[in-house]
Amino acid sequence: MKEVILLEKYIPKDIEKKWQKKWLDEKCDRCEGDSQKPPYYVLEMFPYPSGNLHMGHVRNYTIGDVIARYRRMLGYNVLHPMGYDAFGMPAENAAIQNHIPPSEWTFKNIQNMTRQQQALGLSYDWDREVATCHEDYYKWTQWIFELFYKKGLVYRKEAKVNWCENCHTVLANEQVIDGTCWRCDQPVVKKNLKQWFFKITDYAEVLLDDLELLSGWPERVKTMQKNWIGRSEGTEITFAIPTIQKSVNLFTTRPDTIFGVSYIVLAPEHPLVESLIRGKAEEAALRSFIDRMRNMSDIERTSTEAEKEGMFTGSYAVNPCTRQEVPIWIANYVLPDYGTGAVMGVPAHDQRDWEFAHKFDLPIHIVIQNEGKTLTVDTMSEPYTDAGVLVQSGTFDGLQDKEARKAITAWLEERKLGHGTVNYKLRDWLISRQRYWGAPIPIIYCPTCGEQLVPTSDLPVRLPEDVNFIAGAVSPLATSDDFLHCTCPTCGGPAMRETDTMDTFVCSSWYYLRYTDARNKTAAWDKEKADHWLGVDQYIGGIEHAILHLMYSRFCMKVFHDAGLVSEREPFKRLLTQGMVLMDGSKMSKSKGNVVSPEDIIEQYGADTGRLFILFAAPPERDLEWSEQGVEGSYRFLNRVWRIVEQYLQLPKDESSEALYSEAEKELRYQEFMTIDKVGNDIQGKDGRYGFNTAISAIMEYVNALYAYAGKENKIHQAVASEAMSNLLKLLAPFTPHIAEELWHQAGFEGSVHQQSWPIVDKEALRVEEMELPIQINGKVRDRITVSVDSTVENIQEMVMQQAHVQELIGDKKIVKCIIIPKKIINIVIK
Ligand code: ANZ
Ligand code: ZN
Repeated sequence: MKEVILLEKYIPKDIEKKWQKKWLDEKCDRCEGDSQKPPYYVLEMFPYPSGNLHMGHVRNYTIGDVIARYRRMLGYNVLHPMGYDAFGMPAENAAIQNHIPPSEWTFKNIQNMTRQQQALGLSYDWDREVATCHEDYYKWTQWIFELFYKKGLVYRKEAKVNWCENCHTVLANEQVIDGTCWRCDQPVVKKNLKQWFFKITDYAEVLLDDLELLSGWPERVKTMQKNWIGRSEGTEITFAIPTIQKSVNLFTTRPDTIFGVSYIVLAPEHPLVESLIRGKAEEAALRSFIDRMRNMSDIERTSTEAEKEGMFTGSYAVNPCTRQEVPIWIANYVLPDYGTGAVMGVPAHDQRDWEFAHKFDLPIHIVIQNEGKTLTVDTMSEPYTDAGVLVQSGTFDGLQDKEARKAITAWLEERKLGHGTVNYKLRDWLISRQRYWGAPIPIIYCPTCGEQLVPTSDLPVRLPEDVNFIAGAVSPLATSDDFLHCTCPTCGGPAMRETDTMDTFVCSSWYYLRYTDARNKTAAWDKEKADHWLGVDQYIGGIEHAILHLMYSRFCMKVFHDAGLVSEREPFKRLLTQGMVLMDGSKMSKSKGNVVSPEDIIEQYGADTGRLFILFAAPPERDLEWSEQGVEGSYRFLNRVWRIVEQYLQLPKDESSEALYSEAEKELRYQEFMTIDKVGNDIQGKDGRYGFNTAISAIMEYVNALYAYAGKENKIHQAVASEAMSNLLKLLAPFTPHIAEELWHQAGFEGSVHQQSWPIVDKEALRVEEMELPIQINGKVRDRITVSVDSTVENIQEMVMQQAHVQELIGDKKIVKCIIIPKKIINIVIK
């Protein structure tokens, strides 16, 4: 360390710009693919390029950056990439409102956000940047569509879809929140359209089973995925409908209640409805009822609070177990696309059936009750849904409900009247969007040859620029003649292109693979490279992606695995869902006017202060309350760091070498290495929990210890000072990279702090101190003994009794008492 005089004051703006430029120019954070070091892949969810970063982004990226920088210092070859989830509606809306082409709007936003990310000092390998709207990327999204198509995982069917009138597009079920559009909050209506689907339901079982592999995921997220997949074991039972000489299958999880069926209900959309109502007296009324139900959202139809609505069809079905006829109803609470779209009504044991039966005065038969008790309909105030024993159920009487489920299913199976089955709530993934700003679906329709894939060699199917965005119900792509008309790849005759684009969730389901080989011109990725990096060691993002993005990515990864394109089956080994950034207890939002802009914070305090505050204010999974005072406090701390380094550079040097460390130095080093140990554990997230906040408070205590030393002692060994400073700066490097680098440089250390190895804990420095205790015998100090400070009473007693001088003093007297007060005194009474 050479003698240097530091700047008067810590001026973050100057030093941050300087280092950012150097790091970028020298590509310090580039990740070499062929390194001998062990790989570590840390990934933050890439943003939608809305134009500006918000604090949620800053939090997300800072967490990732700490992990990336720390892992580099630990000796890993770290892949830490960034990109943009760049297709989607806002760009198109901007095009409509401001007449800017969506690509121009998007790339301008990307540029601005990149600048903001760089101003935060995030250590990304920019050479691997991706934007999903770039044709070098969406070419491969289209290639993935083809892969899925060839594997039989893509199909097109007429479907009743969720349609947002405001956004003019179809929404996936997952994008409908409480009956409204997830983007614009407007009510969603139902519409019939031909749509493309990915067959994610083929993977329902593996998606569920493989949750077991994800030990590094929060339980909460796994539970959400599990519920979304919604595995349900039950029985499909066939009821005959003699009048039309057909039969209907019903899915139930409670075949044990079959003797209690008093009616059956079909969804209004059920295919048998037409033949059941035709020619009936109530036909007209039934038809208008059905139309009304079709337009209600699933939520409206099935929520337990929703009013039960229904109509009797005028037909009857036969219960295969009782041989009795039950009326067939149509009702809102039965969904067409779950199970068989038809249910058996058991009012005594199901809440919805109970309400329905009361409303329409249908009979209630009790078939399950608590052993030894007798239920009666007159005295029941709610359905009996607990476990129990079968009654009024013929030969099955007396069986426990669980056993009865098996027995009745077996009985039905023998007679070919039903069978055990498994249903999933998970629906196929609707990927069609009638929008412009997405990856065009690579399909061509030929009047002679039918539906065809665009040949791989013709990819990408490029987005045209001569489109009319305000066309209304049709996809904007249909307004470009050049795009729409093409030649058939098979017969060469005139053909038309598919004008739907893909859901942007398709683009974001594979980007983690592209980063491993981002500039590959001949393939989406190289298997060897993907296998080298995947699964992602640490993925970080918001809890709002707990279901969709993560489920779709897992699904795609499994398809890639089965196609031999990658070895792993799961994309993300470990997942951290960071909490929100709040202001006065609520989410920062433009409408509430409580937004703190990252750029303002950087301008006023510097990026390091912003990063430090965000990391320090709360554990990463928890919500974080923004606080001006907290920001000030972080800024003050960095100033304190600045000054202590300055002070240590000027502290007179102890030239003595006899005792290498003075007592005060030993104490300082003890604190120093305790801190190193703790910070390392906290950033590694030992026991599955990252403690960036606790790591920072440990560093703060260490800084206090440095001050305490400098306040008391008037000199220090050069080696101790140098070590204390270099370790302080290394500890700070992942959190506050600029100030750490600047001080590293100012203090005269070699190279970049970010290229140093993480400090190794000096076990010697942590060796617990020894101390001398006086030994009193009958009230007088007679001897002394040296023990380590953490010795137990038993240890000390044993050592004292073995001491030769003590044995001599005791002689053949008897020990009456031996009182040991650790760290103080040993008191022996003899007689
Ligand atoms: C008779 C019964 C009796 C039922 C009873 C429940 C309790 P899961 O799979 O757990 O969600 N159901 C079946 N298909 C349906 C549809 N398309 N729309 C609405 N409800 C439907 O629940 C399956 C149960 O939900 C089935 O079992 C059926 O009602 C109803 F005491 O059948 B149950
Ligand atoms: Zn053709």
